[in-house]
Amino acid sequence: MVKRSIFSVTLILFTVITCLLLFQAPVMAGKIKLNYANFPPAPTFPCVQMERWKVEVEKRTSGQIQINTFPGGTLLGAKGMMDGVIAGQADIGNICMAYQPGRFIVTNATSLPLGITDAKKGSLALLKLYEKYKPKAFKDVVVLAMFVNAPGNVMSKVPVRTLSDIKGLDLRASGGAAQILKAWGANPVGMPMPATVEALQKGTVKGLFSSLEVMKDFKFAENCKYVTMTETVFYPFSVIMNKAKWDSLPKDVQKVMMDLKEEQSLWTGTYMNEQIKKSVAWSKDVQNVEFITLSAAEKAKWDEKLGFITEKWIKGAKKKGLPAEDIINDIKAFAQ
Ligand code: DTR
Repeated sequence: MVKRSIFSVTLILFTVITCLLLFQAPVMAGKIKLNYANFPPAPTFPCVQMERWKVEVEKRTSGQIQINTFPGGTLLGAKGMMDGVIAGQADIGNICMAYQPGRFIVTNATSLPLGITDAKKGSLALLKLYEKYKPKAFKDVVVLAMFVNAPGNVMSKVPVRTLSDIKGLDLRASGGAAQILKAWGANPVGMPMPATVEALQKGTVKGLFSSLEVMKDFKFAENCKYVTMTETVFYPFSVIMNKAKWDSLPKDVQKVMMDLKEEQSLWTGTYMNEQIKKSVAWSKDVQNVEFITLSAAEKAKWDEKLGFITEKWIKGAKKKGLPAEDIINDIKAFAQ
């Protein structure tokens, strides 16, 4: 009797364990690990969007995919990101296109002074631009998302109230933003965002030109006690994947990622807009930063200096056989 019941308990246990193992097996066997590289520190917006994407993909593929994230340039740095992903050093990477101005001519047109001031609209315009023109620069990768930061403003250790205040001032910027600083008479110093922390501390630069969430995320408000509102120029970003790795993924996983592309791009634009509000409030209330608004007459002088930049881009792009005017008109229309 006792023997028989021990036997039945063992049998039940065996059956339950076997069922559990069988049930788990497809998920375990199908577990695909992907490495995702990012260049700035974890608390900044490119990495926040990376963590959000990771969570969504893992959830929507029911654990079939595992994304290992590498913030802070621990796997690939800002400048080596694109080629690193193409070479397979990382499966996925986040690039800031402005750091390689000549490489991403079409998509970098979003960093011309076109008067777009909303990161969500800018992100959608960038993604639509990419989808329409499918620029050659991306032929060796698969695009998983595209977004922009918020428009640039001057953050500085000294007040900048007029064009004469900015003349000769060493300010950090990259790509299209550097051209704009130059047009205003500043001395643009090129470097990726993470290098700016040390440059500001050492005094190599007197400030920077970028979106205002960095005042809080990088604590630049501790050094830069002045912000001049210019609301000009975005930096375009893209999340890209190694092509061979993409081809090796199951079709249902690819679908999850493609379905997420526009959603993720818009999510990031919205997050960016929200972060700007928080950063401005913190800079004013906790860090006593002065926000300088240019008078209409002064602003007109600043804007006037930028007129030639888009013209110059159009000429250059036309020479390369690109439909330059259409690209500019499309960016403006897509941002509506
Ligand atoms: N404005 C670009 C891009 C940028 C804006 N915020 C961040 C945060 C982390 C990395 C890059 C960026 C720039 O100035 O580099």
